[in-house]
Amino acid sequence: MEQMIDHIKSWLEEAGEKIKSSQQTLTISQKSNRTDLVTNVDRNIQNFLIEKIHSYDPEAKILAEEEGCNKLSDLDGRVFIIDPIDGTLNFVIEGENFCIMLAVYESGVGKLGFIYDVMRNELFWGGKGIGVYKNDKPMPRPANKSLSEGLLGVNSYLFGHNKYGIREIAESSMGTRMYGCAGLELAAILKGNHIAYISNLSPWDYAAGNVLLEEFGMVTSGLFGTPLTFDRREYYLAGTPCAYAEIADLLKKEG
Ligand code: 2AM
Ligand code: CA
Ligand code: CA
Ligand code: CA
Repeated sequence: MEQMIDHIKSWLEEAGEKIKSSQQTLTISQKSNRTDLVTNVDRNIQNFLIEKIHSYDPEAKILAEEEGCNKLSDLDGRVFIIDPIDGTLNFVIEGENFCIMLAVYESGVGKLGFIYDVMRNELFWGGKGIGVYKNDKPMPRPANKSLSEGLLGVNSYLFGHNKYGIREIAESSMGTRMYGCAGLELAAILKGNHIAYISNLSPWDYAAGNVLLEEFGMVTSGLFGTPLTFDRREYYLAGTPCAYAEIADLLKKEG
């Protein structure tokens, strides 16, 4: 395991360098709509990581956001799950507040997770039974704060359309935050900065964060307590045990 962790860290470092040196030469295209973007850098980083994984473990399966690898029939065996750039819109417009995410699952069980905030040089990583780290330092387990004691991360569409009564839930918190980057929202829970995150996510958006959150005793699931499927985009809830239970109670079923 230790050897694999070292390999993954070196791939991520190299990928981060590639991103930093390619921000001047972006080719941007639309996917499903004008705010759903992909760039040449997303594709290049995905291809770079896939090549590294294949030469390290030719047997491993790969699930990754951009074209070519975004479907798997099952999670049997070792599966690497990649989001080459999480927060592409932030990457294009802000040049920051994005991350690279990579997770390792063994037959559906999350083993390792990596969330790399490239521009801040912060790598959140760890895994089942090994703890959670920010760069070289072990992170303390976040306190089990309630909804009224902390900040709530939300997806802007869900909040804007008041889906599932999310605005009333937000009003019970200390305040609402929308980072536009699922990885950094989940890292905010790991740091104890946010108490929960409500969103609509694909497997590569939550795979890495989930491993780290679970290691810290945080709770994650589909919006109404269903297990995450890892095979489609779905509503998502993660939080401290206390905030998770309160939010689950307050969510309105009818959307
Ligand atoms: P992405 O940048 O990798 O696509 C904010 O929109 C967050 O939701 C980002 O982490 C974004 O990841 C994710 N997201 C997932 N599916 C999305 C979609 N269809 N359109 C926009 N954002 C999406
Ligand atoms: Ca995307
Ligand atoms: Ca993403
Ligand atoms: Ca992405």
